[in-house]
Amino acid sequence: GTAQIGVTGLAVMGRNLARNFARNGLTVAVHNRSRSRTDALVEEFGSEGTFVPAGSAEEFVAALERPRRLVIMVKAGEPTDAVIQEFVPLLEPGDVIIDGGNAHFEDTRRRERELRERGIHFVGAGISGGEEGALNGPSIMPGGPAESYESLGPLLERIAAKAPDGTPCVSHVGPDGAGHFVKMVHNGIEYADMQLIGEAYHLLREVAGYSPAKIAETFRGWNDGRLDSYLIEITAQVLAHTDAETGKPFVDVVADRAEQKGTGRWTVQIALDLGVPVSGIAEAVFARSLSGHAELREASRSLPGPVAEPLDEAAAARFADRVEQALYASKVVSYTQGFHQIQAGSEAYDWGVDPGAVAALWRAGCIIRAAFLDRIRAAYDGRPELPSLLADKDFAAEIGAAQEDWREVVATAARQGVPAPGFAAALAYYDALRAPRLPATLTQGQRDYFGAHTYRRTDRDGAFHTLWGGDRSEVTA
Ligand code: NBP
Repeated sequence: GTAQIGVTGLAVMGRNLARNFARNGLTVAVHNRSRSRTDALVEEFGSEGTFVPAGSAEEFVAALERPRRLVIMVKAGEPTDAVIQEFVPLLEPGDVIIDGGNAHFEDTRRRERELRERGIHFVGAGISGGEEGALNGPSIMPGGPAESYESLGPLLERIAAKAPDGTPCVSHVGPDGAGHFVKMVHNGIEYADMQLIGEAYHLLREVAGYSPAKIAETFRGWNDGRLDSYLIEITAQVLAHTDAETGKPFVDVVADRAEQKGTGRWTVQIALDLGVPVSGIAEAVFARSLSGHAELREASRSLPGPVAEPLDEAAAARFADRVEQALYASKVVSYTQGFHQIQAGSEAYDWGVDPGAVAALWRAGCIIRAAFLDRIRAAYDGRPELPSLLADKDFAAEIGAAQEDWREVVATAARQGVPAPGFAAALAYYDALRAPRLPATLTQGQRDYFGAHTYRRTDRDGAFHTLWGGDRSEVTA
């Protein structure tokens, strides 16, 4: 075969990824379960580069140069296993299968283990950036055996997004499921970012009394500062958009029920298993599900709330500035939590993930791309053992400067009855980490009382139990 890479699964993501490879000068074998997608790709975009269309799995494999590198871009879950089963008998030791779908990292671990026994390199690669990214440059998070990256890396570097400094947004994340794990946390952080932006919008609307157009302008202003990011940029565009049919702001005609495909939920489920507090991501997932409970919301509409206190123009502008501070501080917290999860996953599965390198991967191509990620990278580059992003002195100083406004925004939201679970959870996390003493002391007392679960003391080593039902003397457990 002559094709340097193959793509099987030519729905929107696979088709665009194949075109991206071809546009970058690679010969690309293309295949899809139903032949029509393969033909349509070659017919519509054949002139963009060199495609080798294959009608069967055998033809596809035969079209690839050795060691074969084939990208699977089909629906995650069973379809991915079905495609692997179909191809494995046709492959040889040393060949590389890349799964670019949104696989659960535990599935990736299993597939990697099974294929390793046959000498086939299985690379679970998180790919972010949606269809536009797939075509023009995604952020790519490949896991799998480090050895596979030697032949694969140079090809991926050609099609990956380029960070502002020109570096391709792809690097080997770690063994087996590391790439899909990091992609999962990326999506969780994306949920949190979107929720925080939504809360900022809601507060500007309800408390400052701003119109969607005015909020769009406010976001455009923020996008010139430290919040500079893809999500803030598109938020301004969505808010500025007018519905053609009614002439109303677009956001006023869209049903307020947020949907989700599940990667945010996965992030939270795995965080619970790892014991990592990702409250910002959890609140974002819960906020989406709450929005979808139409009956519950309908039944609660007449619950009492505070009387709105409208702000005058100057006070509204001051409040908007405060919201920017609250949004930034909460964003720092949600990245702190997300990176904590990456570090915890890396330790639990022995992946050796470099958090600074992950931040670098997200600088371009993906949904959470932002100027801010360069700062995170710098924080970890200076101190790879940094226990938490909040321990970085620059971030700590910025939050210190933001905290008064942040608290004021959370207090105002509570007073005015506007839900801001993301801002509030982020602030609670920050204050809990700062606290010299936490009420966990009381929790331990309660646990010891009802379940003899024992406790530790501040002044001596060992586990202790108080005889709560007896004379309340203390015994060593
Ligand atoms: P879909 O997730 O809609 O999957 C459609 C593709 O899967 C078609 O090529 C279809 O073949 C193939 N397929 C199915 Br379904 N079952 C199959 C089976 N049993 N055997 C062989 N092929 C099968 O495509 P997509 O939206 O392009 O997404 C592809 C992957 O990328 C997914 O894992 C998705 O989660 C991920 N994704 C990522 C992003 C992102 O931003 N990173 C965005 C969107 C999707 P057919 O044509 O014969 O039906």
